[in-house]
This record gives sequence, C-alpha cells and structure tokens, in this order.
Amino acid sequence: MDQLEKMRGLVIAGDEAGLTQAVREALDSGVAPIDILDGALTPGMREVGEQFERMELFLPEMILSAEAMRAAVAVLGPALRASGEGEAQNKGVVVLGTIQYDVHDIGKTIVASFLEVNGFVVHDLGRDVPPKAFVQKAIEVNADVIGISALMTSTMQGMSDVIDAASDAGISCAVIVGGAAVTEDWARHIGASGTAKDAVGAARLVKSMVAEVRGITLLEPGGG
Ligand code: B1M
Repeated sequence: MDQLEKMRGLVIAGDEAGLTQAVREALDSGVAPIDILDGALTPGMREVGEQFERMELFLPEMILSAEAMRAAVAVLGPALRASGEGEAQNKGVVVLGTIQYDVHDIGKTIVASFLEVNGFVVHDLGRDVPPKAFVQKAIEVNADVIGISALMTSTMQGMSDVIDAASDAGISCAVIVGGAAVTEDWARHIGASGTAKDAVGAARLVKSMVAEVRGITLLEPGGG
C-alpha cells in the first residue's frame, strides 16, 4: 500500500497516533505537504462524510476521524509554511472564521495556513463566530478581506448576515465565502465578492481581492 493510501485509511479509521506518525514519515521521505493534503487527508475526510451519510459510521467515529485530521494538519502546518514564502509579508490582511453555529473548522484552518504561506496576515477567529464579530475585527485590523467558511446548509445564512453587517458598518473590504456547502450561485445570491472551492483557490482569490480593494492592477489574472 502506498503512503497516501495508508494515510487516507488512517483518517477513515480515526487513528490519530498512526496518522500523525505516517504524516511525519511521509514528510521525511520527501512527499510534498500539498500532496499529503490533497491526495490523502482530504479524500479520507470526504469518504468519512459519505459513510456518515450512508449511516455506515456514526458521530463518535466521525469525531475520531476529525481529531486525527486536525492533528495531521497541525503536523503539516510548519512544512506548509516552509514550502511558502516564510513570514507573513502583509500582502493583505484577512479576517477568517467559521460562521456562527458551525463547528467545522478543519478546512478553514487549512485555508488559513495557505493564506499565511502566500504572505497574507491572517486573523483567525476560530469557529462558531457571530456575524458582528467578523466585522468588528475587520474594522480593528483594517482588513482587506473577510473570509467566511460554512459546512452546513443550516449555517450558510449567517454568511449573508456578515455581508449585511459589513455594509451597515460602511466598510469597503471584500467578503469571500467557502466550505463544502457553498456554491457559486449561493455566493452570487448573497452578494459575496467571490468563492473558492479549496485552499489553493482561496489564496488566489484573496490575492485578486486585495488588489481590487487596494486599487492595484495585477499583471496576470489572479497572479502578479
Ligand atoms: Co459534520 N457534517 N456535523 N462534523 N462533517 C458535514 C459537513 C456533513 C456534510 C456530513 C454529511 O452528512 N455527509 C453534514 C452537513 C449536512 C449539510 O448541512 N448539508 C454534517 C453534519 C450534519 C454534522 C452534525 C449536525 C452531525 C450531528 O451532530 N448529528 C454536527 C454539526 C455540529 C455543528 O457544526 N453545529 C457535525 C459535527 C461534526 C464533527 C464535530 C464530528 C466534525 C467536525 C470537526 C471539526 O471541524 N473540528 C465533522 C466532520 C469532520 C464532517 C465532515 C465528515 C468532514 C468536514 C471536513 O473537515 N472536511 C463533513 C462531510 C463533508 O464535508 N464531506 C461533515 C475536510 C476539509 C479539508 O474540507 O471543510 O470542505 P472542507 O474545506 C475545504 C474546502 O471546502 C475549502 O477549502 C478547504 C480545504 O481544501 N474551504 C474554503 C473551506 N472553507 C473555506 C473558506 C473559503 C474558501 C474555501 O473562503 C473564505
């Protein structure tokens, strides 16, 4: 069994000790952190969600998988940062969090790591964040972008409340949304500035949003 397949299986099994060890071994043997994320951890969690939906596994097992995944992401963090541009370079200031009543924060934490890797200053508010808290923090740190994550159809409405609160406060930062439940249509419907399917896309989107907010012209779409 190859390393990626083994790690995917350990996520599904919720084996935190086995998974963190396998991640360390994979990093030591030269596997790129992004390949571990995209090729093993994320597909493993996706499979867990599908099994949960089919009632082949239940909440306690899903919690074990989530804890294993969080621990693995924590091991990957330094390697991810080392693969990027080092210290935050203030290419833009982002306030990030998972929306109120939603505790799913694994994907949001990965997005935070990718933004830091790409030189953005990230204020991560954590999970279950009330709409007004996003806006208060954005004012306090003069954010270029507010990023909101939501994983459940029942919590997505809160994203719209953040956009309304930002508009009421008269702040000009971009508001981007993401997470498994979010679609392009939903983002358009609530008047979000944009959405991205994954952490790499989120970093690209934030880069173009910062340019827009600061009035800078990028040399290539999403790049520069
Ligand atoms: Co829950 N859960 N969960 N869960 N959980 C889902 C979301 C669900 C789809 C499972 C299912 O039924 N198939 C379902 C929601 C159904 C729906 O609304 N459509 C669900 C449910 C129902 C629930 C509970 C209600 C279960 C219960 O109690 N009966 C409960 C809710 C608790 C609450 O929030 N109030 C619950 C609880 C939990 C755990 C605590 C056990 C755990 C979360 C632990 C944690 O995060 N700390 C958990 C987990 C792990 C999942 C699944 C299996 C996996 C989520 C995950 O971490 N994926 C999930 C099924 C699924 O999504 N397929 C499920 C891996 C992660 C890397 O991906 O988060 O999508 P993701 O992030 C990606 C992209 O989406 C994107 O980039 C990330 C990296 O590539 N992205 C952004 C994310 N945020 C972004 C922001 C951006 C841009 C991109 O810009 C700002």
